[in-house]
Amino acid sequence: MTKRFLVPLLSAFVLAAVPFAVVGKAVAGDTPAAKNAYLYIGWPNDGEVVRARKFRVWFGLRNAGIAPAGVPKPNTGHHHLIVDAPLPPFDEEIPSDRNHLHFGGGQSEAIIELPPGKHTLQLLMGDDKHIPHNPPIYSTVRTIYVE
Ligand SMILES: [Cu+2]
Repeated sequence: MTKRFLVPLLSAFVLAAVPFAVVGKAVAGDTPAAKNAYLYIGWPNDGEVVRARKFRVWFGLRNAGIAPAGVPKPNTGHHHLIVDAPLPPFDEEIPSDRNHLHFGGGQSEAIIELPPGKHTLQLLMGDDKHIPHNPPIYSTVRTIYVE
């Protein structure tokens, strides 16, 4: 077999294998998202200069409800605040650390403390098992400056 023949054969195999890889990997959890669910940060605004290290973040949610973690109720979830991190994978439990804050009690706001400087905030809903919905419900990123 010449090299010239081997290369097209190889690329045909790779192309055929790709769809299986895409279909095989889940991109979200099993819990359906509420229709038209809309998640946003009520405050701080994008570009806000926050004049205290400790401040309140307001969670905004439309067309979906809040339920505490561990309570499987249709069209609900609980808030997660992503601080200075990208969105985590949507098909597994949201990490719990200083960059991924869980509000499993059903809170709609939180007082957080950040060091001075530039930070990003983003909300992500999780189901009763802390896994994002399908499709995932998340807010836009807010960039803020803590003084
Ligand atoms: Cu959670």
